[in-house]
Amino acid sequence: MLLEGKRALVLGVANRRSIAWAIAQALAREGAQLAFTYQGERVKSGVEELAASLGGEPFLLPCDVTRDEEIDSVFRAVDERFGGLDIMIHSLAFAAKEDLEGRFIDTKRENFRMALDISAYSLAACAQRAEPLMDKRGGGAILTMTYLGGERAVPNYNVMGVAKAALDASLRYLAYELGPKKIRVNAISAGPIRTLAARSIAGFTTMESIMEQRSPMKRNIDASEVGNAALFLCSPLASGITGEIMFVDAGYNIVGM
Ligand code: 0WD
Repeated sequence: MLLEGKRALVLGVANRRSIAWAIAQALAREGAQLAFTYQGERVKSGVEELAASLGGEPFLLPCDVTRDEEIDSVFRAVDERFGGLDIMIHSLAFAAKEDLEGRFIDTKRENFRMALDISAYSLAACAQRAEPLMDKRGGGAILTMTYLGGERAVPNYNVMGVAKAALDASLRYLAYELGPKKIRVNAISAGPIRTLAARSIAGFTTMESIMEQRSPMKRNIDASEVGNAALFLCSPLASGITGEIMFVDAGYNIVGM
């Protein structure tokens, strides 16, 4: 198995539709041992049930990435249980619903700060704590989730696009700094997938139908395809790849019209 003996931390499972869950299943299938974080009691039992379905005693930790002390205790607990860390999946983002419709120009300062804090800064905050744990294991792989709206203007994506641009730049700086320690940092840029977070974006169904009409493969993608690509990027098969954004979007990003 590709990930035999590897320990992974997965941040961002909210329910069974979450991209993080599809990634977790792919990692588990190849032998990785998993720890999960959940945001708030609201989703705890759902995440617990999903984690338990992989077999064994679920290892779950609460984590709101806006709180440094919660991030600290997650990595402390992971280190105690796993004795280091090989893989970290960062699959979370947040923007106020009112900012995922209308005009970007109307974004309020506080909403901008919150979107960038949760969706971009959190990657650096978690990587900072993952570094010593991965160093202990002689290297590691960090993966985050991004979207084309960080590179192009996508209607309604607005402040989240700006946050993704910051996330994309962050992953390159992190890849540069962590490279000497054999810690690789990559992202997957996924096409639209119907999740809890996606449903907040105005006109999401239009995004799906445009993908179907215009992507080279004339279809949408599903979360398991992201899971498989994530498995590749976090496995030894991708040992020479870092600082990269890999599109899993049925080719949509290459099309000019
Ligand atoms: O089409 C899509 N679904 C795409 C998603 C296309 C391309 C990229 N992505 C990205 C998202 O931007 C995000 O970075 O994939 C990542 C995962 O998103 P998802 O799987 O689509 O959405 P969801 O299942 O809702 O998971 C995101 C979770 C949150 O869920 P809700 O919907 O309850 O906000 O991010 C977590 C939370 O569980 N989250 C937080 N976790 C810790 N601390 C926080 C926070 N402050 N805020 C949100």
